[in-house]
Amino acid sequence: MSEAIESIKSNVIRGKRKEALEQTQRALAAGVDPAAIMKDALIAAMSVVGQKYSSGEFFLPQMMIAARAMTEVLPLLKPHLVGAAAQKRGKAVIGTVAGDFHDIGKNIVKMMLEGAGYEVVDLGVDVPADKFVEAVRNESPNFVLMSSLITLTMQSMRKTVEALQAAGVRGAIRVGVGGAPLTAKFAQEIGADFYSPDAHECVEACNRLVH
Ligand code: B12
Repeated sequence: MSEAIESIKSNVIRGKRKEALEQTQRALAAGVDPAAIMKDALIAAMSVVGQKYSSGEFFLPQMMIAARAMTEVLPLLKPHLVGAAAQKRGKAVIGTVAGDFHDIGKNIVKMMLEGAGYEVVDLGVDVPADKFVEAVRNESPNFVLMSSLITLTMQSMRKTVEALQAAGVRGAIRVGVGGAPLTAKFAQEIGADFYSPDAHECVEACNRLVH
């Protein structure tokens, strides 16, 4: 891995925002692949932060400052990762499910979808099932996309699928789910249409299913 990427990763892990921003700017100017910065520096940094939190080396404040550093670097990458889409492909409603406030992954999925030509209605975080139902009624999207990072809040996805079914709107949309603890098996169990492990594959899945 390049020295630039290692250095961005290490600064994000330590929550050094200024340094992470400067190094990302420099790396982009030097022609380092923005997709590699995203995957091998930023997303990899969050994974290390998660491990350190699990092992007791990091506590909530360290996790928060690392997340803030990542959130601030993302806009620098955006113009390099998403082009101006030539055509409008469809519409998605996205949100992090009830009980869960993690939104970095959701925001990346949103960014990549917008770049690929989708209109994205972002319901934010801690979104209860009835808000998803209401958004489907108001927005008539092609997709309902749900994110969850906590094992416990994965059950909010199940509840949302059930609520969509009970409201009689499930048939009109495709449901996609994602987030670090999810699996394709879980997606199938709760009756979602697809699971994607990352934002890129989510765009691919939407492209396959939109028509
Ligand atoms: C950053 C972070 C935080 C930040 C969140 C900041 C923010 N604005 O999001 C802060 C510090 C606030 C936080 C809080 C908490 N956190 Co936290 N957090 C993390 C951490 C380190 C990184 C998450 C992240 O952003 N990853 C980077 C992104 C890019 O990855 P991602 O979200 O997985 O998204 C990618 C894919 O999954 C996919 N994707 C994501 N969403 C979707 C949606 C769809 C539809 C699709 C198709 C794909 C998709 O595409 C994305 C891009 O490729 C993880 C560790 C980890 N390994 O995940 C812990 C982690 C998720 N947190 C954890 C915990 C316990 C908490 C707290 C409960 C701690 C506490 N005691 O308060 C609180 C939760 C409060 C709440 N109710 O939500 C645990 C969860 C354990 C579990 N399995 O249940 C983890 C795993 C840490 C750990 N190892 O214990 N956290």
